[in-house]
Amino acid sequence: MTPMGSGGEPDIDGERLLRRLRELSAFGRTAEGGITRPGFSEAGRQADAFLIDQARRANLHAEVDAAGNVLFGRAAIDRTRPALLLGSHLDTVVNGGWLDGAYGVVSALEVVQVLAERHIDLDCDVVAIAFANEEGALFPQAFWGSMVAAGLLGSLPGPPADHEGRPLAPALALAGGDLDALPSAVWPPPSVRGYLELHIEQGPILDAGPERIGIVDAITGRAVLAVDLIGEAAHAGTTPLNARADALLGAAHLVIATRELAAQGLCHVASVGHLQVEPNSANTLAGHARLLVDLRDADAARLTKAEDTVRDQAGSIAARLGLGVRCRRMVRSEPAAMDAGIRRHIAGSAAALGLAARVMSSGAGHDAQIMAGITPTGMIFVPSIGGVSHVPQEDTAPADLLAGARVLLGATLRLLACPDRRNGYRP
Ligand code: HGY
Ligand code: MN
Ligand code: MN
Repeated sequence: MTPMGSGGEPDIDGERLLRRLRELSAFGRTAEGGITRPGFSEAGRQADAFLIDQARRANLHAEVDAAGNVLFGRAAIDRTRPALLLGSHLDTVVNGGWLDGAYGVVSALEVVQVLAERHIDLDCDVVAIAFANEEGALFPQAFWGSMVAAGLLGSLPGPPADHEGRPLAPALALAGGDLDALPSAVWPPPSVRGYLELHIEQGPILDAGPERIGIVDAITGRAVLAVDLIGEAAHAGTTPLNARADALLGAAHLVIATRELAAQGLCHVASVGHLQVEPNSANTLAGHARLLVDLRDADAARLTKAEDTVRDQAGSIAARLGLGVRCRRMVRSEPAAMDAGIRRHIAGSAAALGLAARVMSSGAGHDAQIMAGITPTGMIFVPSIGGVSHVPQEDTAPADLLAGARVLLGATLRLLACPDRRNGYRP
């Protein structure tokens, strides 16, 4: 392999990277200036089509796998060949920001393109991936695309459907996927030499310090429970307090109990950000409430304990208020350590660019924690201005966006040149 190719040190095209990011942010743009681009939505398909077109114009290959993941490479994807994977996601939360996920995908494509343009000779394919439905904003199966890629087909919550109960299969087909062919989207672990993900930090740490680059050592675990409370819809004016089965009242108790779980130190953070109420009418008691309870902890056993506690509390609140209850796990991603050898190569890449870096852990979830189950994995962070994310104000200074992409390119070249990669990237 000739990692340098011809014409000196390879570099990203910063203007191209920022232009693509800006253009991508038009898909799903909201009146508030945010992005609503859930996985398997029309805006999601437009974003996929935009990047596929960009790649093909650059004489790169782009294809959609059965899970709806978009893959970019120099040639048709061959999962029997060794490959280094770079990626993130293009889907967003409701009214989220323009960089969460998109930054990592556009940067991964940039790296693949630079390697191709510079005719850098590779003995290992480099594939950029836009993983489908990382957020789970519409179809609540978060990490969908990376779970399929990592072969976790048996762990996908099923049957996959959106919040209204509409099945995933037709939406997936519109995106170019095929629910019946998911095994074809699995990457055989022996082919995968590693996975790298570049992402905005989404928190306040880098923004507050001198370092421009974060080297992730570990990613928190996450569990999401869908809790259905079933009461009885009834007239708000005539139904006596002692004759009510008010599902929304039960939901209110569970929201507070969830926060208490974290406040009492049982898990790192615990939140309810999603509530559906039926019939959602001012003068009718709620007959049904659905909450999504989001739990995070760096320790898998504590996360499991927190899940059990939420189930117990939902049960006792329901019993007290005369409600039915059903709890279903929608997401479970394990805490994941990043590969020590890859971390060293990221650090080397940052140092060679004269960028100060710090080691830090991630409180947000990422496809990287799924991929870490099958291959050595590393993550690079850049600062989020004000530490905010999942809101329209999410932003990062252009210089930091370019710096992160350069670190990704440098780390990729270092991994490609690393003689140890068949046995992992030794520190
Ligand atoms: O929710 C998360 O941690 C991530 O943004 N998917
Ligand atoms: Mn996110
Ligand atoms: Mn993300």
